[in-house]
Amino acid sequence: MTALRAVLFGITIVTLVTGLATPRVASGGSIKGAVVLKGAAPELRKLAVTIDQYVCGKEKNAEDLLLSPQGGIRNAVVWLDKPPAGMTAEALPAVTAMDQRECMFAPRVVVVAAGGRIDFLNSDRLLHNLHSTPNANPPFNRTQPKGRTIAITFAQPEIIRVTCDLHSWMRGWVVVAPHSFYALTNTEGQFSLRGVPAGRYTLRAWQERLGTISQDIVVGDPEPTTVTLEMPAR
Ligand SMILES: [Cu+2]
Repeated sequence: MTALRAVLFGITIVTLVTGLATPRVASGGSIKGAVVLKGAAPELRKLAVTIDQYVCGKEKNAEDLLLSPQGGIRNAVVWLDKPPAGMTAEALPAVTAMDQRECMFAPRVVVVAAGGRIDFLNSDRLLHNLHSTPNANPPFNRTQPKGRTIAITFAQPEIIRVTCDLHSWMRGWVVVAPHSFYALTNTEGQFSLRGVPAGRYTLRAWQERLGTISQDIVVGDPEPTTVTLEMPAR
């Protein structure tokens, strides 16, 4: 085999393998963005701890609005309002864990595909409970000693608040996603959505304290489309 033929053969194999490995994932453009606070950052609040201080500490930082120095919002969820027909982004994990550490849910916000499962953990050497009254999914109210894993499957898309009756400040959020074009912002408020074909879309962003906003965008191909989503302070 000549060197040229060997190269062409190699390219053919790579093309075939690449094509076969990702048959249902959309190619095309991507969205890179950030969710930022519009307006003055509210003062950091402290939450008093009145029980179980030997594990929980004396006070907690309120984590219902976590901002980077540049105003980026952590733990916001961003998604395409209507996913492109017949397309799938990188799959969301089918199983995700949410722990309870020093009397806080960690991570505080998780995204799971509809039909997926959350393994709720308790790393604290005390008793917690998991309490939630969703709208579309079954309610749960489960006692959780240290080390017990409680696995819950969420069939219906919705945003669900989870609390602990023993520690009133504890808040966790489960976002059950109807499709895979969902992203969670990092500590800088940044997110990315890949495999979005060129076109017009509506992006939505949700944050537990600030609510939901929408923004129309045009995605190009192949350059990433950059977007800044501003959530008004309240
Ligand atoms: Cu608790």
